[in-house]
Amino acid sequence: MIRDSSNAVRRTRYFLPTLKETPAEAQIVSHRLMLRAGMIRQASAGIYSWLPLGMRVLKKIEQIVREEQNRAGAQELLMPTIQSADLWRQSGRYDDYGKEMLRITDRHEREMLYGPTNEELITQIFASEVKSYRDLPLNLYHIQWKFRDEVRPRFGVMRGREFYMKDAYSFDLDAEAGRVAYNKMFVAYLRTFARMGLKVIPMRADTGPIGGDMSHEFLILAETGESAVYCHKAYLDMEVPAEGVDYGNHDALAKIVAGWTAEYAVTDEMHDAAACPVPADQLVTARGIEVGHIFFFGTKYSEPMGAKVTGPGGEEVFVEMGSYGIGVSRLAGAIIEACHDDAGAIWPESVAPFQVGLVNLRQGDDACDAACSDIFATLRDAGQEVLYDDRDERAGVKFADMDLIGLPWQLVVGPRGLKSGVVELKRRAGGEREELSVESALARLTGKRAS
Ligand code: 5CA
Repeated sequence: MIRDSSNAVRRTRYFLPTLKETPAEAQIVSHRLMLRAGMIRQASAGIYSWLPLGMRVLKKIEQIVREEQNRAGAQELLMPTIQSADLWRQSGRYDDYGKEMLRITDRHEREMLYGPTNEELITQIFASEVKSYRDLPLNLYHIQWKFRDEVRPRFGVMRGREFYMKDAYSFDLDAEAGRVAYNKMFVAYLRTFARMGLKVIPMRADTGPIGGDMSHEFLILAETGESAVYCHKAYLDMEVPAEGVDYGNHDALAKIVAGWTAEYAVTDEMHDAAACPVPADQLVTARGIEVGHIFFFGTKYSEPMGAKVTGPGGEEVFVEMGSYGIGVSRLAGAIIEACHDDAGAIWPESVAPFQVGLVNLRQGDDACDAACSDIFATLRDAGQEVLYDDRDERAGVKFADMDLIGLPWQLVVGPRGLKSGVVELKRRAGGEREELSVESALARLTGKRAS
């Protein structure tokens, strides 16, 4: 096995500029913590650089999204960030998109733009390559940077101008098959967000500039959410489809979606207190963050852009389409909004930048240094992701930084404990601490039994 040496790092050699002070410009906790934990830095308004720790989280989120898209039968490709204005004139959206679109002119005076989404480009790719109904259904996705010149970029990566998005596009012969494609993505979304430790609520939504007649937003509950949420409390403990969910069983998928859409769940745009069918004692009123949005819009793009196939009877049919977005970079902030305490982030294991933070309480002490080096090497060789704080700093500084960064496990090695052969293992989430022998602690972290 080739080991990835970026998975086991020493803090003295790692670019992790944490901040003690709270940055004045950050209004919400995830923005504050991402700056303080050295995950991101602002490049210009609504545009961020992702530093090594932040990038690890971003890549973990991206990978979960990818695995669940692939499982649902979508295929990954990669389209460019820069698109031609002509393409957007064909759909009529070049003018509709207004000032949110960043328009660019190249040296030949050709009008270009930084893509805010990709319905046009993917439809063009489809239209030039796919000619027969036999090639359907088809769902293509990519994970790529987008740009929307938001009037008020704010809250760090939660509402950026440049942001990282997964966008998938489905192509089907008729509306019924399009509904199946929609259900597949719906189910994949339930699984995707659950894997990140999030409780998500799908809500009937407006379609906005994407258009279409069926749409759901996926929101996670968090006090700082931009949308007000009204939903039946049943959503708080609905069952998420298991890993083995059969995407080939269309009836089973329809049943899952029916269950998850049976109860009342809307944002403020669609809520009408007078007409709300849920009794007050069963209605959850909260705030939420939109982490995904899916749309079914039929032939809205296929018609103007000529995306048609030959049907089984030889007739030409405009394909039925849907599009399905996930805010990958927004999720890094949204997960912090959902999982943190006063001391810092509390990463779910699935998206944590490292699983273990190794804290040497007395750098320079021979016994501590030797024990830590051994533990570090063992964890590294077992393929564990570990950040070893080997700085010559006070214990208090190291503890505060570890809590701020929020790795799931902290392994604390000090001179007193070592004398009696023990180290301390702390779980960041609950704060429980346990004194264990080095062997037992390592066994716990690597999932092996202590000998
Ligand atoms: N074409 C469709 C689906 S692919 C689309 O663009 N949908 S969207 O506008 O709803 O965006 C998809 C997701 O991207 C949103 O649910 C949200 O999580 C994320 N997103 C949208 N705008 C921003 C932004 N300014 N900053 C960060 N994330 C954003």
